[in-house]
Amino acid sequence: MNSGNNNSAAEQSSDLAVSSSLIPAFDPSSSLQVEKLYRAGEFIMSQGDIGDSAYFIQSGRVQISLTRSDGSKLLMGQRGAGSLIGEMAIVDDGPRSASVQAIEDCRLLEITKSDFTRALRNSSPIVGLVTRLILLRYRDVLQRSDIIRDFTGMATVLEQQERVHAEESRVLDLVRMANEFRVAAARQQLLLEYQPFIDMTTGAVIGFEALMRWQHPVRGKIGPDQFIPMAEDTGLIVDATRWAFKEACTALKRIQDRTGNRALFMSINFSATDFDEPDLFDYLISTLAETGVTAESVHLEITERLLLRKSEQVLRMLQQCRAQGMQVAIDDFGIAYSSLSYLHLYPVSILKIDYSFIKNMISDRTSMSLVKTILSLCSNMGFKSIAEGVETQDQVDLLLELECTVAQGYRFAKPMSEQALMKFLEQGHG
Ligand code: G
Ligand code: G
Ligand code: MN
Repeated sequence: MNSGNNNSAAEQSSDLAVSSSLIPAFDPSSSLQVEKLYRAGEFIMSQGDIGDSAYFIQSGRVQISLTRSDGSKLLMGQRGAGSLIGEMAIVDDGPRSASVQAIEDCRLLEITKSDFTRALRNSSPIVGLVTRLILLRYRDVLQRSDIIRDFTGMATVLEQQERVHAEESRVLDLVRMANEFRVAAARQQLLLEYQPFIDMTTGAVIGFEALMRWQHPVRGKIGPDQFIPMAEDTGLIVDATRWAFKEACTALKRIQDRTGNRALFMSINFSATDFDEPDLFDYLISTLAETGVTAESVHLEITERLLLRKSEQVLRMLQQCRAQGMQVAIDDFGIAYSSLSYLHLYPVSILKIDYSFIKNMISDRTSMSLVKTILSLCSNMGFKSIAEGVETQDQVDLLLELECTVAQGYRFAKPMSEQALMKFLEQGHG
């Protein structure tokens, strides 16, 4: 039945959760889709094939069957919305143990083997070991049991149990979001806003931080706290960071050209995951050349978490970046201050004092002493400091008294589009 029905899945499924209904699930012009569609009758996977994806059934129903060694066919049952199929192939390299056929039109959310492998790598080794062992034993039982009979009756109970597991783990939301993010990145739904850094002694803008947002077709503009952790867990952050770096450099070049101020710098956020890629440094260098931005105009914002790893590769990459002239800033500094030992090991140049300390420093003595401690750490170790989240004039006065001169915060400017930023600079804030 191939009667060409080109309705998008979005149109077919007005009953879907809001988060998915406007993203075209099926775009014939692109292999990149949030969901995969199978028509009733189509085979989703065939016994014996090498598979590299599992699928969550979003809607529709499938039938699972297998052929025994004597050639007889065995019905293993059916699965519907909320079930996971094809999960074995993403754990090991074994052939598909059964065939799965759509018996109704189906919408499926894919989990690729590489996504799963990365998720396993990010979790405790015990999770990986137990998962693989259970599968190994299950395959062994399957292979030895030619005695298995029709499963159809039992399968209903199994299907319910499986769905409860899936619901409890909330993994579906995560997988959907990751697949949507993948599409978002390819369809220019990511954007950057820029928040100025201010020299509080003169009031002048001296640079900007690039902050990522996701313009979601349904949920509107989403902040990084909502998607960066997912993008880190799935590895999708790597491409997103590279995009952001290039985009921010391109914007900085335009801003420098328009204002004639070559001293303006751009600060870009990096996740620890970004440093797993050995070619990160090469990418940064070639992007600088391509966009015409000097290394001196670039700050890399990293987290304490990255440095706590004590990795040779990270150290080498940061040293290379510093040697080129880029600055390295530690974001949200103080949040994980229990370990300061990494500070002298790494080529750090700036500490960004976390917003939470600045916010409370006037009312709370502990925050105040933390700010003072961080500032004296900076002056003793030759780091520059930046105060994050400065909102009031009282905070400005106090920081200046403590000889902290650079700030970022709503007192001066919120994150804004490049266009708004140009206007802001032209209004005399430059
Ligand atoms: O402006 P906002 O609330 O959106 O930013 C909060 C935090 O999100 C930032 O401090 C930063 O740590 C993180 N963030 C923002 N943009 C990016 C980005 O492009 N990459 C990464 N890895 N983190 C970002
Ligand atoms: O990477 P980092 O955590 O430094 O990003 C800065 C974050 O802090 C951004 O999300 C930005 O929107 C937010 N921010 C910047 N200035 C202020 C401020 O004055 N008040 C508050 N509440 N948030 C701020
Ligand atoms: Mn930051």
